[in-house]
Amino acid sequence: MLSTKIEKALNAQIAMEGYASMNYLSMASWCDQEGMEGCARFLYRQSEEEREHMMRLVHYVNEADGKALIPAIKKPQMTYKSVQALFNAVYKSEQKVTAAINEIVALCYTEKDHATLNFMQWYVEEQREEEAMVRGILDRIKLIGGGPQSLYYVDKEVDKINKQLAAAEAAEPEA
Ligand code: OFO
Repeated sequence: MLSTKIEKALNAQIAMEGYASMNYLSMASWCDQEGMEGCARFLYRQSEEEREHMMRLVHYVNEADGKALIPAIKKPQMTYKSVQALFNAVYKSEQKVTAAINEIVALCYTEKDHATLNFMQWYVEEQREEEAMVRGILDRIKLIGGGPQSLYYVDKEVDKINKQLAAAEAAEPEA
């Protein structure tokens, strides 16, 4: 049984993950239109992942006898000044999500909700990994600089990450 406070916080997190999914989908679509296929692939994948994060929460809330609320999703930004601006926005979004997850974890302690505390540990680790990955992309963008072929090289670098992620997924044991 979830406390009212925990249920409310988890529903707010459902809305946040849902928005992140649509936001990354919009970013992926922009990259596609700009011919950055590697970045588009990366962001389509991130969008799917965020949807999965939302779904985990939906199932958890319902299984815990709460009521998962499916939110209206506000329209995300459709265009970006540069690929650097886009990945800065991804990083900001991830930091915001991390802060929200940390708030839920803190609330779990005050509400003495050990089941939700356990459940949230997966998100804590996921956020750590995602923030590190996006920081890595921003570092590479900085190294490549703003020369005439920079977009080409940024796209190639991000596509390398796609390949690493696909290889890691393929190596995962079947659930
Ligand atoms: Fe939901 O994983 Fe980041 O935001």
